[in-house]
Amino acid sequence: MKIEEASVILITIAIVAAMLSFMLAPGEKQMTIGFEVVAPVVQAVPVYRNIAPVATFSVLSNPCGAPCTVHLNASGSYDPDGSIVRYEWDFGDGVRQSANRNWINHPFTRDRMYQVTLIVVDNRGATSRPYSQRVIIQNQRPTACFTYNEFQRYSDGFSLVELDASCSSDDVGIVWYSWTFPGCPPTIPTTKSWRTMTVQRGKLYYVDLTVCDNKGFQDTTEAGYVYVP
Ligand SMILES: [Ca+2]
Ligand SMILES: [Ca+2]
Repeated sequence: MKIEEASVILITIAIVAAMLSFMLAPGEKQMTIGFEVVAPVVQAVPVYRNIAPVATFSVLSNPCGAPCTVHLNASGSYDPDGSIVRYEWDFGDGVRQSANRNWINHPFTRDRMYQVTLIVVDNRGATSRPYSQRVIIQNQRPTACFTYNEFQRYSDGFSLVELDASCSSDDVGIVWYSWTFPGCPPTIPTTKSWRTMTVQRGKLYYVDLTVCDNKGFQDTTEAGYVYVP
């Protein structure tokens, strides 16, 4: 029975008792009916409402082609009234992983678009809404680049020059390098990123470099040259 209902019953009984007492004739045996209505004590009990956490993440080291390990940073996730204790990842490639740190690295093995989803769990067990983002794994074209420096100076006006292609880049890796010198067909592709050439000092040589990545994508420098004064 609720406190309000009990109070109403007690008050009703008190009123009926008062009426009975009033109706008794003088001289008759006095009947005393006493009631003590005690006000119910209502104690305030604080009720805590846990606010759900919010999930978010950013994608670093992307775009890249497979095989590619992507760094996912969830440090922007938060819990307004507590803390995040768990990060539940779904990488969209059939792999799910639970972590207690706010970042993760995941290797993707095929070129395609993946829908990556994160749910975070707070210190009182509440879960966030899922947060999703696309991760596109796609081969990136390599970039051909080279530098040169005079390696040895001869007395007959010629110099030995070292060509260095280590400034070339690719998302996965360059598998061969090929050089084109004036009046010559491209050199046989090699895995070496450097080679030498002999030049006459004061003469301009147009030299280009072609690089190729693991997917067969190529890039060639434009208007490359070597000049030793
Ligand atoms: Ca919370
Ligand atoms: Ca590539």
